Amino acid sequence: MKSRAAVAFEAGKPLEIVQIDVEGPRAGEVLVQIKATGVCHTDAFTLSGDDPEGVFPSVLGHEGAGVVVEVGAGVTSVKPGDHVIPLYTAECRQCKFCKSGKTNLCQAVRATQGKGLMPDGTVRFRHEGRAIHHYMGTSTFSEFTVVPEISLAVINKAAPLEKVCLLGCGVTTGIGAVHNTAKVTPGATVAVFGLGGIGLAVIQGAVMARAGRIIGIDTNPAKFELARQMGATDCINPADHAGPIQQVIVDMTDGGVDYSFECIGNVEVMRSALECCHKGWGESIIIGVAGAGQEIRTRPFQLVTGRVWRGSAFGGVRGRTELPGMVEQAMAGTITLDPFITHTLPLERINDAFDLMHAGKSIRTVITF
Ligand code: NAD
Ligand code: DAO
Ligand code: ZN
Repeated sequence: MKSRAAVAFEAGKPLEIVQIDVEGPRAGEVLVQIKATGVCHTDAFTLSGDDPEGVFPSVLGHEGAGVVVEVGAGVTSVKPGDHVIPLYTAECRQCKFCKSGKTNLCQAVRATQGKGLMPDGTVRFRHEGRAIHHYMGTSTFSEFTVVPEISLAVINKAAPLEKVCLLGCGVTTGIGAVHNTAKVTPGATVAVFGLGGIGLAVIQGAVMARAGRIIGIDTNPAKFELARQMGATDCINPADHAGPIQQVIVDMTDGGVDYSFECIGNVEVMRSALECCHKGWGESIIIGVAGAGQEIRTRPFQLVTGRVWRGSAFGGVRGRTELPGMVEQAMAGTITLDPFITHTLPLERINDAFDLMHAGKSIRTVITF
């Protein structure tokens, strides 16, 4: 079938809105009509060419929601008409990782997904006969996309797709990192580095966990107002301080925070986030994705003296099992999505969404089809 899509033909170039050919779903696959998709920093990261797994040409996008159109042979867990959120972290429930109960990093389709291919090693997208790669197993910047059955969470049909699409990445990642990875406790002191979509979702998660103090850090003070509205008790711009930001935070928190979250992808900030943690128990969670080849560093004594460094992917959330419940929470108002949506644009203007993000003017732009 024909589909309107924003295709990344080359790294560093704007997306091109073209008509592509989408092949129907093969065994174990599902054709989904995407109704809305967010634009995340990770899409920009891949488009920049810094992502070691970035392949071109490709259809980017991983924060979408849509409706099942057709299922391939053997598909049993979804049916046409179901409302779904595509998952860049699949959940097969059969692999060693899924069965471990220790991680959400299902490996069932990981190898091909990382190469921009469907599990059988081929693609379903073509433009003028040329193969177009998939992205993160989701490719939500296309009106129609094909994904593995195990990469779909079936959600309540009453949920507004133009809002709950944000649970496909940003909001789930931030809230999940607080609850599943850090396990923030009531009364805890939390530092959040980077107040974009991920950082604000961490703030929301910290409020839900009844953290006592939530310190937001960003080099763009325009991010502070919304951060405060969402629950940050203090906002700090590192540029307003002469010394290292970790020392500023240690001084204002009687020795450091209980939990910190790096939501930028900057390895220097990752160090600050670790070192602003309290001696003996402070835990720092890396969420941001750093450029290819970059490395983190600190003095080992920081860890010897009890600070802990962890990472979190998709908030540790097992998508098929847990995302439907998070959608219910959003519908009940326990999770709020509206503050994240600063802009809504049609697919034809998707490049404006990237410009707004780079200019620091948006939190999330939702693209509608
Ligand atoms: P964003 O661009 O909307 O937000 C980043 C924020 O960091 C901005 O407000 C920016 O002003 C601020 N910032 C930049 N440099 C800074 C510095 N040196 N000190 C303080 N603040 C600084 O991005 P986002 O969509 O919120 O994504 C954040 C990161 O999370 C990205 O690296 C993205 O790839 C990653 N991510 C990870 C996962 C995961 O599962 N681990 C999921 C989604 C996104
Ligand atoms: O299983 O090896 C693996 C990696 C799974 C991918 C996890 C992605 C998390 C970070 C990317 C940000 C997504 C928006
Ligand atoms: Zn698995």
